[in-house]
Amino acid sequence: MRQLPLFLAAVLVLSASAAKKSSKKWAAVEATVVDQKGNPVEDAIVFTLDGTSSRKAKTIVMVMKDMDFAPKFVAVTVGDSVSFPNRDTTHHHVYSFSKIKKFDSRLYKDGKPKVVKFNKAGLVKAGCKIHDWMKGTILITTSDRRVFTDAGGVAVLKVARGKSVRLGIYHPRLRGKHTKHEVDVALRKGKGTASWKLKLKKKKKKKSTRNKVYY
Ligand SMILES: [Cu+2]
Repeated sequence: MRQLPLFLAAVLVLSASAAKKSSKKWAAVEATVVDQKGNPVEDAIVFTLDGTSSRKAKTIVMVMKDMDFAPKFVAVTVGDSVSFPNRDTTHHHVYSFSKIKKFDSRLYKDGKPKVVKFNKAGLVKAGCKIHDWMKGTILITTSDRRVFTDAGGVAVLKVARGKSVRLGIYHPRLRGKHTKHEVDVALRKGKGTASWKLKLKKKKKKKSTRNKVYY
């Protein structure tokens, strides 16, 4: 029993050095996002353009429900797939003409959903050929290093430690190409800051789909 304190001390020293090692590996970038009026922007997604993912690929679900995609926006990593189960009682036909990934499900209702694997980073817009207003967006990034801004328009992103890091940003209501907003952020002593002023479209009021006939 006398040896226990010594053992504990050894564990503490080991865990402290492990923490030191991991802080040497990572840097934190504080990102601040405002709109054209200077108001904080919530739910902007900030991501690193450097690095790759070594984790197992996942399948993320974007359902088609109540005549729309839910959620309307998902962020995935290169190698991941998105599944589009149809939870409506009508047929849907999910497709995309995006350069990053073109796909076409043909009409389906029940049974096996369309599953699309994404092998390139970028932005993919999906739609339904029957119901024009159905619009889903998939952002594919090279690694899992991405984070959403909070209500104050702030996000802290953990990135690989180095002299600088290249970051991208996206928001579902962003005007123009999101790739125009890529920036190189200098890192010093494991820290960096980035700020964006984005032009956003106005929030849309949700269209009622009740009392309509679909085919
Ligand atoms: Cu549809």
